[in-house]
Order: sequence, then C-alpha cells, then structure tokens
Amino acid sequence: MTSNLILYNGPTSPFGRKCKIAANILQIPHEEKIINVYKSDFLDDFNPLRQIPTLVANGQVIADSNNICLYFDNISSKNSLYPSDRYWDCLSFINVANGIMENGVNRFIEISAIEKKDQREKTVLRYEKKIARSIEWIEKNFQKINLEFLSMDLISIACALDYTNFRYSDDWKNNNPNLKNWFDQISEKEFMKASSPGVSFKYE
Ligand SMILES: N[C@@H](CCC(=O)N[C@@H](CS)C(=O)NCC(=O)O)C(=O)O
Repeated sequence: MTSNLILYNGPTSPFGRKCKIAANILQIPHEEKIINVYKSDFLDDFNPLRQIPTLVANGQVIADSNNICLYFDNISSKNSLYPSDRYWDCLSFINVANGIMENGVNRFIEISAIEKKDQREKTVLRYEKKIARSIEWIEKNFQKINLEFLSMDLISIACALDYTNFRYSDDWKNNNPNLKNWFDQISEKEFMKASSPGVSFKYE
C-alpha cells in the first residue's frame, strides 16, 4: 500500500497500538512499518528520543502517541474521538492510561533486561503500585465516560489494560468489576484483535 503517512511502530508497543486503532477507527490510510527501535539509527533524524510510535506525514514528523492520535483526528472526516462535552476529562483519562503503559514498559524492562542481581525491587514495586492505583482510579471514575461512543480515552484504557495483562498480570480484574466487564467486551472487537501484540525485539 502506498501512502504518504508512515507510522513507525513496534510489535508490542501499547502507545503504537493506540495510534493504530485510532487510524483504523478514523479511517486514515497509512503505511505501518514495524521496526526494531533499538537498531533503528535512522529514526534519530526524525525523533532524537528514538521512540516508537513516530509518524512521518508528508515529510512532517509527528512524535509521541498523543500527538499522532490528535493529528489523525484532525485530518479525519469522521466524528472526533475527543468528545467536546468532556474534552479535558478525556485527556485526563488518556494521561492515566499512558501512565499505566509507561509503568508497565519500565517494569518489564527492569525485570527482563536487567541482570537479576541488579534489579531494583523497590522500583518494581513502585511501578506496580502506580499501575494498580491508576486502574482503581479509572474504575472509580469510569461512570464519567459515555460507553456508547468509542472515544480516545476508551481506546487508550483498552490498550493499557491489555498491555498490563500481556506484560504483568490480569489480577486487576479481581477488584475492578466494571472495568473487567467492559474490557472483556471490547477485547472481542475486531480492532483489538487485529492489533494484539506480536513478538518483541530484544531490549538493548
Ligand atoms: N510518550 C511516548 C512514549 C513512547 C514509548 O515509550 N515507546 C517505547 C516503546 S513502547 C520506545 O520507543 N522505547 C524505546 C526507547 O525509549 O528507547 C508516546 O506516547 O509515544
């Protein structure tokens, strides 16, 4: 498929998954390139943080998943994924979902890429506490979200929870019944199945 939108992505990135699902729902034609971010020096010219997702849109670089999703939303003729009646609320939920992803990624790096003797137990616990607290916060505030409309915060929450299941644990389901019920349903959607994590590259 030829396109002037190139989404550099990874096989398991929850941030990249958010963008992929947003592009799917908003019907944004683009080319996705799955790269090994740890070996992709070429990306430094676009994004000195060398992170995925990074979008190159007609030569314009857009880094960071939040910016990429906003860009897709901006150029789409579909309904915005950011409901105007709860815009700031939506951004706050997205921020909490991103935090779950970030702590999940950092936790996984700590336990999988660092020699056992050098792993920081307290740091891992700190990541885990933040993940648990954030999921509980979403559960407690979930009624603020209109579940009839697939908004960007719901997409982000779904990606964050699935990444938690993938890299850490699904024990959160035991004490967050509303989220569990909703998550079990959204997991059945084609856009979730089509974007589920692949095989990761070795951290280096
Ligand atoms: N704030 C960024 C975070 C992206 C991020 O952390 N990406 C990870 C993969 S999940 C990455 O590229 N890691 C490689 C590295 O930082 O060296 C976003 O929302 O896009």
